[in-house]
Amino acid sequence: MNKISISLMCADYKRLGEQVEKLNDFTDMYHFDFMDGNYVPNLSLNFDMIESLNDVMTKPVNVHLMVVNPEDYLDKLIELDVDSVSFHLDTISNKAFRLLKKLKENGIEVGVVLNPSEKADSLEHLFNLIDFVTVMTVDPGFAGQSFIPEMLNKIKELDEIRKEKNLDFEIEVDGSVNETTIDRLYEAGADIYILGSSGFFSKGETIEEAAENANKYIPFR
Ligand code: S6P
Ligand code: MG
Repeated sequence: MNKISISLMCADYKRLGEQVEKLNDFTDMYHFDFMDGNYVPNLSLNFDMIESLNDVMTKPVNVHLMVVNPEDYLDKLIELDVDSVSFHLDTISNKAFRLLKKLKENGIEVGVVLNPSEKADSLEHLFNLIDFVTVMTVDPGFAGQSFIPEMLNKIKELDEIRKEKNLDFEIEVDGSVNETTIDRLYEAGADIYILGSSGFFSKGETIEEAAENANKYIPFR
């Protein structure tokens, strides 16, 4: 099923709760970018924000860990009862099975994120365990970057792999998903579309207006 996930890193922080109340009607999921200032040179959302918004959000919460030591975050994410966690492949190479199984045992879905330089087949050993793969269509770390068109082939390859192997992991795309890129991503086989500044928050003065304009270009809405 195709889904929209709103990147709250791109929301207006002074009106976060109010915006989320309205986003509940539009989005299928919430995307929380966590950064440690080390894996990427930026900081973004955090545990306290999820805790404050947990009562307001009526849709599943996904956390995208752009951090050097993802294992340090898991106990708190389990306590916060998030729905899914996305790990960067290069941060879990020596502990992937341990970390992914810990979350699965706690009822949390798991995904692996591929940076632009990482290939689809580098996930071969994990395909049976993961619920989704996130293809970064920009370098991780910042909103507002340019789409990398070479990533379309990676999405197609992942789609072919899952058909060939009869697997059911979902393919998510993160980075510059908007009216100029979404049709190509959709044709390539993506399922979950993370909308941030270019695809949602710049589309209107209010959440209602942005939602109305975004719905006009999303091919499955
Ligand atoms: C980037 C982060 C993304 C951004 C999203 C922003 O490191 O993982 O989730 O929040 O890409 O959207 P846009 O339209 O500004 O690229
Ligand atoms: Mg992200």
